[in-house]
Amino acid sequence: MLFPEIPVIPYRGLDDSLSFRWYNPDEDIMGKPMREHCKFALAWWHTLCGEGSDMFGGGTADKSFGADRQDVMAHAKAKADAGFELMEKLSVDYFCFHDADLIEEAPTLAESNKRLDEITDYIKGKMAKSGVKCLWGTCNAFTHKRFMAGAGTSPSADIFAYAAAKIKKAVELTVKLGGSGYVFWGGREGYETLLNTDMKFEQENLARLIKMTVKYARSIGFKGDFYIEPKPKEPSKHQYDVDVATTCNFLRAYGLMDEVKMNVEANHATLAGHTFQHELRAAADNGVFGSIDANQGDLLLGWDTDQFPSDVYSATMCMLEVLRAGGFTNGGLNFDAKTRRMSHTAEDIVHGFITGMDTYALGLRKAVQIIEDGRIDSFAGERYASYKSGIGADIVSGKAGLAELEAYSLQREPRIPESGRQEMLEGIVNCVLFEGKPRMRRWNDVPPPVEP
Ligand code: XLS
Ligand code: NI
Ligand code: NI
Repeated sequence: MLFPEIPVIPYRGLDDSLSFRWYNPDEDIMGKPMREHCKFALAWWHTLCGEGSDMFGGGTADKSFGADRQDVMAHAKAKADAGFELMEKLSVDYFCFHDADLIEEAPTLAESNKRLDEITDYIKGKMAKSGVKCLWGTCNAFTHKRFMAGAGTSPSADIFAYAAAKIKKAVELTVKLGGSGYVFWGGREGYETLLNTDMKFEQENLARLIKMTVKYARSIGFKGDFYIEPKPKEPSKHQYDVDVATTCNFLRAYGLMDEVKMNVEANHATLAGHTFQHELRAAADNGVFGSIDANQGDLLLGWDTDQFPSDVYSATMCMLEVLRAGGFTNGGLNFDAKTRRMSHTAEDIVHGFITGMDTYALGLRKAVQIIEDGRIDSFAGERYASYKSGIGADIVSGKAGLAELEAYSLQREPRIPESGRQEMLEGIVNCVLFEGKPRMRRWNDVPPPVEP
């Protein structure tokens, strides 16, 4: 045991101990246990590799987990031991990984692949014992200097080929570990200046690489989902997959819409100038809602801070979108999140997960209450009632064109639209969030009798 001081984390409701306050994995919510609504995942890179270094200083956390770092395999196994111990103690049922997170790259591709075979044998054994599953795998095609100008969008065909070889292996590992998803995050698939960039050709190449991957993965029996994870900037100034809408346009342009869904990350959404909820809605509306990287940014900072989520409002809006989209199928909530540099102990990791999981559990509970309350959904629905009959129905059915609409409008001055009642709706959300159950009366309702 690597963390004897960390107990199995129970659900205890409001309690000061190391426990969940809102996440009760087997509690039934709308006919499904919470763990199936949430499908929480640990991100190998942040939890087991990231040591808190930044541009101005080295790591503050030690992730050697008692192993001798010179012994690459022993260290990789210690990381896996740590990960499985944490997942089991925290009731986290899934993990996500990049090839490079599992074990340090070797000097050659062949040796790296051998190392990956060995460490995934080990991980597979631990999965069988614990019941922990793989949510998705991916390939790190951005850290090494060979990928400085991109992978699929590199101007060098050799680098494209090398990225393809690495992706092939990452897909094989994902299949080997039974992953239900494979993610493309365009690490450096973007550009710094158009003075040296053929944007169209680079995007065509990116599409080529994705098509090759889909074809190969299906040929070796991958049945899960592919996801692109949009992000607007960082590390490239301009990333091609800016946001969900841009990425859908890319997928449509290259005939990939039926093959690839979205992995929406909260922090990437806000970097793109959207709310997290907007990105989730855009994905669902386009039929490509897939999976989620659950974290949060700092709105005062312009980069991907990858914080453990604590914003219940945003998590509630997220879970509302998830419920409306019918819940997760192959996807889940991956904590693409790291503790702050000053939170450098194992206990801090546990607090990060507890707060993150509780935030989403509470968000789920509140989203259900908002749906059951019904006022938000019915208000939004009724707002469009004028399209149900008359001229509105003719617009929707295509019966009315500009000439008919002109004739109609010459007969009558339109009324101004009904109030959007944003402030009232925000008040309803606050009532559900902070009072547990809705207590609002309409302003002109008869007041309740005063209790003696
Ligand atoms: C980085 C991304 C990355 C992906 C996986 O910003 O979020 O962590 O999730 O490559
Ligand atoms: Ni991510
Ligand atoms: Ni990110």
